[in-house]
Amino acid sequence: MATTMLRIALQKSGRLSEDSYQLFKECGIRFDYGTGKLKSVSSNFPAEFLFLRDDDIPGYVEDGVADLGIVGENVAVETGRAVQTVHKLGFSKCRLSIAIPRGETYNSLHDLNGKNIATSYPRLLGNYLAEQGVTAQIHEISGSVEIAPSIGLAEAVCDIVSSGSTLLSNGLKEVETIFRSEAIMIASNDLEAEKQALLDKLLFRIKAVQAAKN
Ligand code: PRT
Ligand code: ZN
Repeated sequence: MATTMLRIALQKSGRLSEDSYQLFKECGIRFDYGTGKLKSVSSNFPAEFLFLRDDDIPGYVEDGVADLGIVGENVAVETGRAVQTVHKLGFSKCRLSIAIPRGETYNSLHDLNGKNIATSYPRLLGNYLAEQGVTAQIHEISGSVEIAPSIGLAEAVCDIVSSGSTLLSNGLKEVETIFRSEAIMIASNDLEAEKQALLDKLLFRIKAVQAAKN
């Protein structure tokens, strides 16, 4: 009989990758990565790792192709997939903020009524504006959102901010933070009992690693 294995989806290469790999290392779970491989089986824990684009991870977990995944909360919420958050991981912290050209005056969110806002996060932004009773045009673009105002595509942007230096170098100022994010572990909504037991074991180790750091 084949042994049960957890399939865990991690970002192949990007801002989440190193800390994700490090987390498993600190939990004593060994696997190879970084050799261009798309998957890797752990040599000492019943887990198989898949290396993917972060945006694809919630969908793979919803479909049950992967049992678990690590993504930013921003991506988990924006993709709107039916998955559960099982643990917050404390790394890759950032915020999703609205920014406008530095020279513009800003009093409140209502200044954005009737304006064009460029973003890669139409769902998060749309929900926020609706909650706040603001009507703006959302222009979904997939990258280089910060240049939208200077090329006349939009009067404002809504993008991920960490240090703030990207906004600064594009002549923009942050005026509203609409969402705070960090890396989270997501899981399929219907894990079979044996996989749930492995997840519990994994979470026990992760919590021990986190407790040792605090
Ligand atoms: O290739 P793949 O699709 O897997 O990766 P990606 O390029 O879509 O994502 P990646 O690796 O850039 O980010 C992965 C996750 O890291 C994001 O979903 C966030 O949860 C988190 N994170 C943390 C960030 C940042 N910090 C961040 N600074 N994601 C993006 N940025 C970008 C932001 O878009 C902006 O262009 O960095 C710029 C702003 O940074 P500052 O420091 O100049 O403010
Ligand atoms: Zn991505």
